Amino acid sequence: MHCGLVFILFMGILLVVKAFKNDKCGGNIRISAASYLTSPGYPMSYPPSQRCTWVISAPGPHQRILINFNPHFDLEDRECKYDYVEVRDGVDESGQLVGKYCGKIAPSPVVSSGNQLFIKFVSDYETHGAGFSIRYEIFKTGPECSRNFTSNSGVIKSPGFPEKYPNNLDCTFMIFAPKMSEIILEFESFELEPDPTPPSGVFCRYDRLEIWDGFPGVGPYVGRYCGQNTPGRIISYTGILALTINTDSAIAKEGFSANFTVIERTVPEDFDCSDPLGMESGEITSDQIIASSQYNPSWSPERSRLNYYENAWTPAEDSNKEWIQVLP
Ligand SMILES: *[C@@H]1O[C@H](CO)[C@@H](O)[C@H](O)[C@H]1NC(C)=O
Ligand SMILES: *[C@@H]1O[C@H](CO)[C@@H](O)[C@H](O)[C@H]1NC(C)=O
Ligand SMILES: [Ca+2]
Repeated sequence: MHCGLVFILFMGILLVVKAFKNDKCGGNIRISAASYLTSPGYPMSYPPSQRCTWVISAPGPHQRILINFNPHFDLEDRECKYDYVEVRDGVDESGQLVGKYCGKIAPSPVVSSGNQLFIKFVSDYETHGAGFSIRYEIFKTGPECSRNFTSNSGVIKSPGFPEKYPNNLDCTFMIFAPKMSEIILEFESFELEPDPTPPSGVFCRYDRLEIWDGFPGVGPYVGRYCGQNTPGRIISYTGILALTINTDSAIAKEGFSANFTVIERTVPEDFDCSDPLGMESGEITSDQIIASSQYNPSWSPERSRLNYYENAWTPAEDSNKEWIQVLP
């Protein structure tokens, strides 16, 4: 045999071996880099009577795992009674069930809550499909992409802007302004993956920017944005403005860029709101204190002064329409 041909055959065998490297029925996987696991035989037909279990672990105790199903997903579809793939948030069958999947629609990505995920694949003795392929990786949250701003003006950009933002982002930006000031945030550019056909009551399922006039998840909610629906101009009255960006595992756009300016409210220099106004000291004169009526002169409106030594103001009638006013 020609030795070139022998070489090509040899390489061919190597490629076949490589292609089926992750083709095992089950195993323990410790993630070092993103990789794949598949049902046996994928993308060809899986064999009958399989029962495979995988345990995926992230090396760090506080790391989480992200899995994505390849869209080419195909398991016998009979309410998952016979063939199915099951994902559990834990190390074995006792972990919380995330989902039991079959049919031809690939499940949504899953993120573990701890550092392990359990995956089980079962097929019965007849009817099969192409199976599934799962890409697993360490879920990256983003303390690295989060930032706090305390300056009087600045620019906030999504990571990588104007290049496409990364997948699986979870970043928080906060602006802290001095007390009694307003923060004006203006978006110059905005584009996130759109969610054109959301089910009712849900929107921006894939990538989203959320804004709060206060701490994230706490203080008055401004809104949730995606696609080209820019937040425009936002004014914060609480002195704290928070933005969070979350992206899923596929399809990225260029993100956003926004500038902010802090406007300090002008108040008189010597103003202190704990100073008394004069209702006790007498600085407010008696004719500045008027009322709808008085019971008689010994129940006059001026008796509404704080710490007045005798009985207080009492109107002539016992009704909820009576009033008292302090004139400037
Ligand atoms: C921003 O400030 C908040 C509240 O003080 C804090 O919890 C958070 O860790 C800070 N984030 C960064 C990136 O410094
Ligand atoms: C902030 O963005 C708005 C909107 O694009 C723009 O009109 C304004 O000039 C920007 N302000 C600064 C200080 O860059
Ligand atoms: Ca996306």
